[in-house]
Amino acid sequence: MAEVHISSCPLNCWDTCGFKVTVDGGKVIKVEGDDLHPITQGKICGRGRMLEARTNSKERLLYPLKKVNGEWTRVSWEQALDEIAEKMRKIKNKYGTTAVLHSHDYANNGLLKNLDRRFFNCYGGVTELTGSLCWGAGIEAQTWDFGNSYSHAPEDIYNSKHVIIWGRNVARTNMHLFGHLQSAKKQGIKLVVIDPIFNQTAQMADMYVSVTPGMDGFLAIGIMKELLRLGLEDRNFIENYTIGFEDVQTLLQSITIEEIEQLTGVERDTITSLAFIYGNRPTMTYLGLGMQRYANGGNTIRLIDALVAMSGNIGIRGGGANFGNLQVGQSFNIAALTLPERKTKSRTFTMMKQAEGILQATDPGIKMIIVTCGNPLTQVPNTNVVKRAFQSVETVVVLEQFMTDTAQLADYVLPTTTVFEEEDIYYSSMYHAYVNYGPALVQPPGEAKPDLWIWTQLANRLGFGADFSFSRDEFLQMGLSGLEKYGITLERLKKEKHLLLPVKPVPWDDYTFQTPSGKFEFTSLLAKKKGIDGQLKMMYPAESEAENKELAKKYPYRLLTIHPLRSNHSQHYHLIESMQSIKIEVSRDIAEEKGLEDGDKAKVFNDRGQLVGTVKILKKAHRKVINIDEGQWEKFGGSVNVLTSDRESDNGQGSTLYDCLVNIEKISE
Ligand SMILES: Nc1nc2c(c(=O)[nH]1)N[C@H]1C(S)=C(S)[C@@H](COP(=O)(O)OP(=O)(O)OC[C@H]3O[C@@H](n4cnc5c(=O)[nH]c(N)nc54)[C@H](O)[C@@H]3O)O[C@H]1N2
Ligand SMILES: Nc1nc2c(c(=O)[nH]1)N[C@H]1C(S)=C(S)[C@@H](COP(=O)(O)OP(=O)(O)OC[C@H]3O[C@@H](n4cnc5c(=O)[nH]c(N)nc54)[C@H](O)[C@@H]3O)O[C@H]1N2
Ligand code: SF4
Ligand SMILES: [Mo]
Repeated sequence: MAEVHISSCPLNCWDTCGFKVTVDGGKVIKVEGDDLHPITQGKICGRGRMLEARTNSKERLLYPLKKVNGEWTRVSWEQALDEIAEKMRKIKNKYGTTAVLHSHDYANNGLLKNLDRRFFNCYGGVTELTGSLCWGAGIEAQTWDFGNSYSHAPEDIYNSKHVIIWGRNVARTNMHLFGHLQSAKKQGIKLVVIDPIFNQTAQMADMYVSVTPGMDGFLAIGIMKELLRLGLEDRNFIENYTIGFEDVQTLLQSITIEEIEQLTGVERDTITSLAFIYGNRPTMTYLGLGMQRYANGGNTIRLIDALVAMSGNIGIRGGGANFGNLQVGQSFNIAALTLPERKTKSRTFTMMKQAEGILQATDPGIKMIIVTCGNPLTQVPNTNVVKRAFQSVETVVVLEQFMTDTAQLADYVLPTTTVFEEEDIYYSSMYHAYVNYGPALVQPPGEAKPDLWIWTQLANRLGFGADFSFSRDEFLQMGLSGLEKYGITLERLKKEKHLLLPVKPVPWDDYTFQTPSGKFEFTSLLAKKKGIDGQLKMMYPAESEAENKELAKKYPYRLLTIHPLRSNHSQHYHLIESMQSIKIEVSRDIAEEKGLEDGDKAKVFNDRGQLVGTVKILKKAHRKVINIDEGQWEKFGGSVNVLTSDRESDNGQGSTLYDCLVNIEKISE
């Protein structure tokens, strides 16, 4: 008899959908949207639906594996855990705990996935990664400006007159916002899309603005200049609730609109129209993450924040500079789960420079890497160096569901469960504020075990088993502690399946900001405290004509590496045959310059690496743009990160994944 259960999507995504999962004969047979989920309303994307295929895949890792003389050998859990624990004990005694590196990302939004940090803290503190491949620069930027990164509730969109989608690939990455955009349009709300690629969201916009990649900050400067010229700024907000406006004025005076037209590729009339739109409040801005993956990414987000603030669109219904929504994650008691106070030693590498960190570490060098919820060989920039780094380490342990490129390089691979095989609760600090319950619905295949079971087993062997002698419910309650006063309990969550967290639907509506001055800071005091000049600037991408003429001559095209439609990063490629090759999307202008046609084989290259794939000409895109979707596996052509740089963004230890110059040549067959 088939049964239907309510669950949640665990994937790292804006939407955190509610699921309706059909289980029959101990197997998940179908994943659909939960009609009763306030955000999902019955709709989910293919990535979510395919979690059924991921769970039932014949390629699942079923047993612990150990590499012996270059060959994978099945070993028992006893042996794998004993050997790993023994190595960890020896490393601790001989080199200290920071000789172990914990390499991770956020592939699973489960609250209990934070317990990996509890394990490493109780072990004594390992080398940890700081910063973020994903959104580091923008989060830091908003922290400087507002004191935090908060978004408006999804339904607040209907209070706006105009919605600006600025560098977010909504149709592909944030499907429920896309649904709202469609409805908002029907209600007469005007939609603007600013993006170098004319994507599916752009197709339904009232106004599409193509911008030179990495130059959005200049566009914001142009709009601010026009706002002031037209007298459309919000004087009351500027005078009473901000600091540093005089610095902005000085900045705006130092560049002409003509120069801005040149730099951004956006015409003056368009800039003026955008000024009118921002001045005609409320205007809601959704910022994407692609735009801040540049060396000037933090400054770009700050300039857009400044525009939103100057035009009086902060703290009002239907407004906002919506980037992250950290108030969601901040609702939970993460410290109770991770026990940071148990750490006695610490060392950090940045996410971006983990490979360099591994290769250069001394006192102690890195003796072991443990990877959880991440696939650095595919997802971290400059793959060739990442590979060299991981290969240089004596013992690499990867907790995985599949034999990924990272797992291939490991010495031990430990098979883990999927979302339907373990109980957890799920949330994302990106968009809406619901937390979803996800029960264990089926038995894991083979000997796959939850990450938490693995930490517990290792902790027992390493002498801190007491820190893990709690049930899943107890751990979940720890993470929820503090929320009881809002009526949010595990019991209720189990019963009701999703609950709204106590967050502000219209952040900053009291005009009290979390900055040192309590005001919106055009010039950041927090940055100054960190020894950084907190003023807004004119900054260019690192790999650009302006910053590196020589490089721009050798590699004249801008490579974007956006998120794939049907895969969440690297997680679905192996399950979808039509995705298992490299597609090189090029602008028409590049196709003409290089004599390329649809279906041609071509090579994209720079000093870091090269990638071969099949050309597809983009209908409409900035003339210098090439795109190769991220996440591809080595066996299907390889990760685009062989081309990207491990340079860090201007703040927040963010990535510069889209700040990448390349050239392209046709390959004759
Ligand atoms: N289908 C799918 N959805 C996903 C994911 C996935 O892997 N697949 N991943 C999830 C995760 S972890 C994240 S972080 C989010 C990311 O969500 P998004 O921010 O929407 O995704 P990105 O692919 O980074 O790129 C967004 C857009 O930025 C544009 N862009 C690039 N450079 C610039 C620029 O300089 N200026 C402007 N204005 N635009 C620019 C790109 O053309 C693209 O349209 O998506 C989430 N959702
Ligand atoms: N060139 C380029 N590179 C990028 C990006 C880009 O736009 N362009 N985007 C960046 C962004 S925004 C992000 S967020 C990162 C994402 O980078 P990652 O999080 O590393 O990428 P994923 O492919 O989502 O997942 C990594 C692995 O985690 C495993 N996994 C899933 N659930 C679990 C679990 O419960 N336990 C364990 N142990 N493992 C699990 C999956 O099987 C998968 O192999 O990539 C970044 N890299
Ligand atoms: S990947 Fe995102 S949009 Fe798709 S089902 Fe999961 S949460 Fe929803
Ligand atoms: Mo991300």
